[in-house]
Amino acid sequence: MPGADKAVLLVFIQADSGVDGAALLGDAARSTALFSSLKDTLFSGIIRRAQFAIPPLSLMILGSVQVDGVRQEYCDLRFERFPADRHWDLVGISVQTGAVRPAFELAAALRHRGVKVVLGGPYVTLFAERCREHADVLVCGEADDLWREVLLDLRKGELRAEYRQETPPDLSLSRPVSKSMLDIKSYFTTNVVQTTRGCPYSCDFCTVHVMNGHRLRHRPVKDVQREVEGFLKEDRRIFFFLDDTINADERYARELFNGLIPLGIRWVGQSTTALGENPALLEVFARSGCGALLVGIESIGDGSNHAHHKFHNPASRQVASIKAIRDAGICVYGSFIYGLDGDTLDMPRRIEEFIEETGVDVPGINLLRPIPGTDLFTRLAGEHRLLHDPGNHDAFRFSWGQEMLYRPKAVSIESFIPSYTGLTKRVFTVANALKRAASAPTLRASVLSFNLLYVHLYGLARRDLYRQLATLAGAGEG
Ligand code: B12
Ligand code: SF4
Repeated sequence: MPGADKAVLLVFIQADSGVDGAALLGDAARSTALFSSLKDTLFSGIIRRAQFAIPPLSLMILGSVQVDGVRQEYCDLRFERFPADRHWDLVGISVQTGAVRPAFELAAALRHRGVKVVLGGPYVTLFAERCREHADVLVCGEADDLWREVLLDLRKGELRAEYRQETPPDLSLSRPVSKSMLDIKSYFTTNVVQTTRGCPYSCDFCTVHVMNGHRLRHRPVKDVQREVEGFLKEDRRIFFFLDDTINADERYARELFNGLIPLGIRWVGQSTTALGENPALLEVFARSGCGALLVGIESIGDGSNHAHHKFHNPASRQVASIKAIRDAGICVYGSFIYGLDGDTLDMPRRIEEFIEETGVDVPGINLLRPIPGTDLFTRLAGEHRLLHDPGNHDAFRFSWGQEMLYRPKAVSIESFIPSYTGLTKRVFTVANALKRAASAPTLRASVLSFNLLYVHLYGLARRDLYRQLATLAGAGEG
């Protein structure tokens, strides 16, 4: 139909398992094996409603780019069927490393029907070469500005095969984010905001500094404040500040959150333990409505953190920091990793003692995930410690930590798995969930439901890990 708007659909893919929906890996593996089963799961619309689901900021940003003659819509496969009965001129899929296979399968199915597909997101940024044959168009890097080019070229009928970010977008420019594409009630909250990008640190298991660089780039404080005010009008629920370290630049954070105090919002975010040593910033956070922070503790041993290039989190000061954050009335989601290179079998006991002593409100005890594109992945591949062929990213399932993907350094994998499952069995009980909720400084109902969710999730993880242990034992005997 000449003259009609070009129709663009932006798609977010459900991860195999995790907070977006708990499942055993065995089930997940079956459900992603073939396009026919993908069709069953994605196209037949049996998508579970996620308890803590938030919309992807990436697609909100892209969907807010306005170009005359182009109409953008959004489909979140966690809740909706793919609208296969409608005509699309271009479908954009966000590809996370944990969901590469379903993303490629969806792309293949669409292209088979003659629909043009553009892929973007972390995996495309890190591994463009591996994505090329799965898409008509690739967008590599932060797409805030590139997306307009894509839409303009679509309108002209001159789409290029690749759009690449040469220099990071200038975040000091104003780019208003709209929620008009979202079905607001599907989500736990739609108030997702990012104030900075990049991370000054270099933890070797992380892709953030690889993709977004080491220099912290800021949005103007006034812009963020305007965005928060605007978002509040549509959705009065809690705000998620998605920054990886919301306290990274003290001056900026202080000015930003001071200005948010009059709005009376509730918010959660992610910080380093250094926050606990900064009473002035802590006070501003608490007064501006901060209810909970995810704090990347990783290890409570310096040797283990240093083995992974994490130096900004000295063990001797962690207990006092966590206590100070909680004393300021802010709940702590303490994120640990067990299985780091310095870890030995006494670590579970030390983690339990730490949780007990500090009163961490929601513990998250992760297995180390070597993600392709990180220094960790490359190093473990070089040390022949990965459990799969490093060239075959599909073999690694980067979902919820339900499977070991590598051999720990100081402990045999056969001893490590029972030691990890024993730890999660003791930490995640209904009794502990009730206890943590009762002593939480605030947000008690959320602390309870998160802990209860984890009783369930870590239970699933144990079943998957026992299955892996049995498989390893079988392989050993053979
Ligand atoms: C919030 C968050 C979550 C939340 C919410 C996700 C959601 N609904 O948005 C939850 C907890 C659910 C989550 C889950 C997971 N996450 Co997460 N998460 C984040 C976090 C902190 C912020 C994401 C964000 O909004 N960033 C801001 C936006 C603007 O940046 P962006 O997503 O990169 O998008 C830009 C570009 O990539 C690109 N782009 C993105 N998508 C698309 C699509 C198209 C078509 C185009 C053209 C461009 C494009 O343009 C965007 C604008 O510049 C990031 C860390 C980070 N700093 O990004 C980790 C991060 C994305 N997560 C990561 C991981 C590993 C996971 C899990 C696999 C964890 C797990 N084991 O379960 C799952 C996978 C979920 C899934 N469905 O795939 C890794 C991804 C690594 C990788 N190489 O893919 C990151 C980078 C963290 C890290 N330390 O490495 N996550
Ligand atoms: S501090 Fe957080 S975001 Fe920064 S490199 Fe380490 S894990 Fe990644």
